Amino acid sequence: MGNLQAPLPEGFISLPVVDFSLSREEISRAILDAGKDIGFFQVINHGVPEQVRRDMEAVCEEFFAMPAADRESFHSDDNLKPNRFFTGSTYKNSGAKFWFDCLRLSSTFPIGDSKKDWPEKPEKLREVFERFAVHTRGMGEELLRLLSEGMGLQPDYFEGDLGSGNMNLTLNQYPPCGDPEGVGLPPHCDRNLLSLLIPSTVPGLQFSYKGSWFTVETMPNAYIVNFGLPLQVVTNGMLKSIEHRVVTNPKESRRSVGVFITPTWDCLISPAEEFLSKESPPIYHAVTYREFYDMHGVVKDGLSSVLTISHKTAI
Ligand SMILES: O=C(O)CCC(=O)C(=O)O
Ligand SMILES: [Fe+2]
Repeated sequence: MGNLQAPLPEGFISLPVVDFSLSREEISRAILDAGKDIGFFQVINHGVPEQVRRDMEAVCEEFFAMPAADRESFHSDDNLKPNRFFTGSTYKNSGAKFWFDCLRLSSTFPIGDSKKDWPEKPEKLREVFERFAVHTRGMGEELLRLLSEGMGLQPDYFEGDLGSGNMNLTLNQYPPCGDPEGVGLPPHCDRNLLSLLIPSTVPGLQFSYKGSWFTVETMPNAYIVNFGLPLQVVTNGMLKSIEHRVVTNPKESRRSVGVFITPTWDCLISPAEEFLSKESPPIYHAVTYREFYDMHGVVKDGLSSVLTISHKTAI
């Protein structure tokens, strides 16, 4: 893995660095190198103003400090509801609950009227979430252009159906958990195209690499970016979408905020011809994003590795 920085405690890893202050060519290369290897990296000098992030963190703090009744009014266990607050489960599974609370919001892009379906409290939430999402998504779109350039494709390659579905925004909170086996989020690969995450300073996010779990460490103010399965499928396995999970912390609460760039429901997720050749035949079936989402929304016994395999075509 390139760009790893020592020393860190055993099992901790500093993600490859993508530095937006470098030349376009260098940035493209760094994204591509990380993408072909682990599909996880940290972006620094990304241009998202620090105040935007601080306001976001403050409003998230306020959200969890409100009387429970104010949050609960937005609570729903209905997985199909695009905007909701829920506890413990994001996947269809055998009923297992995971140790986290999540505010999940959805929106068109530009956001426009979508935000009228977001919580009314805290008062500033809609405005702050919108500003954060606009900046973060802008960075993500630039990243996709740089990635496309690095792969020798048109810069707007991902700007059609692959990247123009409704955007998701999540605020995750993992309360302290006394159970040493506590699972915040079970192992999974992301279902969206690209995930842009601000982690808290409390560690907990781990990814699986060559059979071991590594705890992610980032530089201050960095975004963690990872590739979702649709990117792996479209590039016929060239880019990697790696399994990750969140482990709980016995003492401290952990919070993360994510913005997810997503395909449209009817978009066909299949290996694109640019990535196919005689030597590299398609290794995945073509399915619509809706079918893909349903297939990958199931976690069995806390494991999602079955999901990636279930999508592979027999050759
Ligand atoms: O909370 C985190 O650090 C990771 C969240 C995550 O993997 C997800 O929302 O898909
Ligand atoms: Fe994830």
